Amino acid sequence: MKLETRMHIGGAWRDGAAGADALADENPSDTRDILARFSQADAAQVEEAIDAAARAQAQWAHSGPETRYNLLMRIGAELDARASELGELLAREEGKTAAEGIGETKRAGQFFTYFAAEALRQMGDICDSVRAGVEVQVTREPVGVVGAVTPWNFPMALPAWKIAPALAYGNAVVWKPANLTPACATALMQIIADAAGEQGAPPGLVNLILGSGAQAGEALVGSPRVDAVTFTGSLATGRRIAELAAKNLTKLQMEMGSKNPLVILDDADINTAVACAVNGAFFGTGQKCTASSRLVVTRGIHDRFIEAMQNAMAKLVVGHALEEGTQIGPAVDANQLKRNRDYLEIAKKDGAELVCGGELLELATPGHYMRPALFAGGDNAMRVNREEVFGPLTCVIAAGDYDHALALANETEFGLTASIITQSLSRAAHFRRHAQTGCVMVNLPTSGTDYHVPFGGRKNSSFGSREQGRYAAEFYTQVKTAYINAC
Ligand code: UN1
Repeated sequence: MKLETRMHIGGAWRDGAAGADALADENPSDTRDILARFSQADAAQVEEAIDAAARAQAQWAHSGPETRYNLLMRIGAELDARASELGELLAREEGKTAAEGIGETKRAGQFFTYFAAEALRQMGDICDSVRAGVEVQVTREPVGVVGAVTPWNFPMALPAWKIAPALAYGNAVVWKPANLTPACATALMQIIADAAGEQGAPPGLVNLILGSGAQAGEALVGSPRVDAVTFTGSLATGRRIAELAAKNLTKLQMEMGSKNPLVILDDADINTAVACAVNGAFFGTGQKCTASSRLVVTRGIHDRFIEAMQNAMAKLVVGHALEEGTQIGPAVDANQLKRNRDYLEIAKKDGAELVCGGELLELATPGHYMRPALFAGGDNAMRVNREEVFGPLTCVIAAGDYDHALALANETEFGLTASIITQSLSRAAHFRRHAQTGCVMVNLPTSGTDYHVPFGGRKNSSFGSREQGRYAAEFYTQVKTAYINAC
């Protein structure tokens, strides 16, 4: 079945002006299955989208909380009602399992319903001025036109967690998704556009442009008429975006890479440790910025843990994303698979020992399949433990004791999530305070975060204020302080 992948600019569906049918949208579980061919926006279309967003935003800024609530609830309800169909589309296009795709689509809906309620909950502060008779009101106003640049690994949830708060707080959006997932983008855009049309929202409130980072992305981020840019993706792209944004002093929020440590102490429940490691390192094919890409394990449990991991990994079912029973889908494309394979070699060359996995698999359908890989004997100097791989491979780093494990966990340029597996309340409490990350987990995987609380990291993992929950208001609004002389 061929799918529509089109852009949406100023309330109308459009083809890209650059390269009609230039790119193929390929199913990573079966590369013979081309979902669609799609075109790319040129710089003029990006400009058009920004114009449309600016016009829509002038109206939407004064739409009132109930109008925003109604629109966001409608989108959230539709995503939830169609989660099976859209989740399967996601699995077909991105390669995560159908169960993961359906879960992600429901979560995308929850971002919209959560921020629907936030639209109604807007509050400000009122206080007396230091000057007698003068009152001060502190209120939040929309930031304006938001440029959202989203990755392929959560093609429903990540756009939702940027678009929903943007709309809730009165902004308009120009959205550029990754080129690997245009069908998910089109499907989500269709839902937003239908709901917007039905509710009488201004055309151009959300605009979808498809295109490469080098063309469409740079045109969007580099425009002085974009008031704020929110980005999730790699550190290298983040640095380039920061450069472009700095030229115009554009407000910026970014979530980038990480090397999230899962710390396993001697007193850990071994089943919890293995379940968290397998989930955090390999589910979603390891293609998460929250993946457990370093396993820091203390000596007393080290050998037992590796043996238990080997047993658990031998049972993992790698396969077609839409096949019943598949636990680990393929890599998203040939480039990512090559990257994963390259890191297997880099790790071996740096002296890590491959415990198991890493084999390419030839299954009934031609896809980018690799068995998840576990390394041991690692240290933080190895590239595999320093650089984000974004694939199903992880490395055990042995630690002498808890203090050593904590130091190893923190020895990285990144700081998104960190988890500890222990039965000791005091160790867990100490780790919570001393882990240099934006999110800390105890007896849980490093990945898997909620939609109603802040998400973000430290060091080179993040830039700007937090996403999600009510903390999102910091980015999507600007504060106004009004002085009123009532006499
Ligand atoms: C999660 O682990 O729940 O791109 C979310 C990413 C993150 C999302 C992870 N921004 O992988």
